[in-house]
Amino acid sequence: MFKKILIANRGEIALRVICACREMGIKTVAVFSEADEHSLHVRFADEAVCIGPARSSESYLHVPAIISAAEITGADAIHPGYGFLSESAYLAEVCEACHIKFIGPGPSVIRLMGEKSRARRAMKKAGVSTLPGSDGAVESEEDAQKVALDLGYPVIIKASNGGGGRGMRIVRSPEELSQALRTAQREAQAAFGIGDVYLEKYLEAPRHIEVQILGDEHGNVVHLGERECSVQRRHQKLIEEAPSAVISDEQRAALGKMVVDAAKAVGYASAGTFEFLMDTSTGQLYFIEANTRLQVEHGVTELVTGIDIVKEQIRVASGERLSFTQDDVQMSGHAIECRINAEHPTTFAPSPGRIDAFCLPGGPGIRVDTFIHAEATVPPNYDSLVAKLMSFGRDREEAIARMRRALEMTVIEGIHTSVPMHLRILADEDFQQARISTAFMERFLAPPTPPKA
Ligand code: MV4
Repeated sequence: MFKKILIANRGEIALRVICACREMGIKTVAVFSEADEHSLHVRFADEAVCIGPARSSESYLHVPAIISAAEITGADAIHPGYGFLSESAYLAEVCEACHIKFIGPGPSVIRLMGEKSRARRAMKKAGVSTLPGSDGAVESEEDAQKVALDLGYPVIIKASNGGGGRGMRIVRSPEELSQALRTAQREAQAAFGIGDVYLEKYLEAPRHIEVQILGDEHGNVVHLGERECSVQRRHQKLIEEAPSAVISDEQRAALGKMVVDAAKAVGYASAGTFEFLMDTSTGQLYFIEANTRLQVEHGVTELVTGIDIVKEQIRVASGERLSFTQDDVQMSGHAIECRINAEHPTTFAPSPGRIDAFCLPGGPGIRVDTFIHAEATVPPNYDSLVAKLMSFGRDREEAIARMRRALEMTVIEGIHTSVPMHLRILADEDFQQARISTAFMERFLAPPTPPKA
């Protein structure tokens, strides 16, 4: 097992990784930017190294600074958390060259999944149901016109090297395609350095459902069921839950097996997530992309399975076998996560600053992962997630009730947060009935239609 892990991240996820290391008797090294000198991850790690100024590109994204910090402190592994360098095949390669273990899958798997059109093709070949679309990147406009006609409109153009919604374009008729294709290619080139794009049949208002897996370096892979993450705004998830209210036990077993077989086919050894869209008119699920990192919302899966995903991820990275088999995975109850962001609850404007009054909820069925505390300052330089409030109950109704009372008992003053927005969502009839899709927030935020005269 590792003796010392460097955590190449900040905020709540750096603390989450420190929790796992402490429970495993592993020493920790925090890295921090000048904006995070007084942050809790610095205080709770065994050692801490300043790696640069507030700007991410000069600190949390700066590979030479992170590798130097690992070498100086004698860390034998790097945990990248999520965001920042977590899906950098380059960092994974540099780690290999430096004999530091990157806690994630190997660089070739990271690279495969980072190229969405290649990942799609590989998953299709491994027996995963994918959306009808182009076979890899589109070669020319003629090629695109042919594929789109074949699929039937609407279609969606996606950047091969994009992901998370960046560089997507919906096309509703053949006349729009040529222009949309050129714009998408130009934007992909500018944003990702590679102009490749691919086509898929466009689904209106699908549900976003993803499957958590864990694999070890001995060829064992298990799935931990699904999470539903349909409640999002501008590709930022706001609420996640496990299990999905619309997946039966039979569907879960079949979906899980499909993902496990595909992960084995590509030699997947770490924690990972396979994202699917559900066509709500048929209930069919289609693979769209795979994430090779620990995800923000991993906690809801931990609550319904009782498995510590981060400890398991560290265990398998050190070469050990998974500590359990698929048969040992028992799911029970229901978990919900609300992402508490430092932003205005209705305008969504960022709201960094100093927190004064502060009180976190507890009690039955509540978990909070956060890095904030009374008198902490939320810097303006990073994403606005300040806390993840999770609830667990015997069923969805109890999980919602616990979440509502926990939100009511959350005190964060001095900055605006999304707590009031979450309270309104949880009071919504459609949300309570699990009538959710990726279009939920648009409907929720739309001004009410005036009553007829
Ligand atoms: C789609 C889609 C509809 N049809 N692909 C957005 C994020 C990226 N991971 C994939 N996304 C979508 N891909 C096809 N063929 C609709 C979305 C989408 C979406 C997906 C998941 C969660 C929220 C979303 C919000 C808008 C659009």
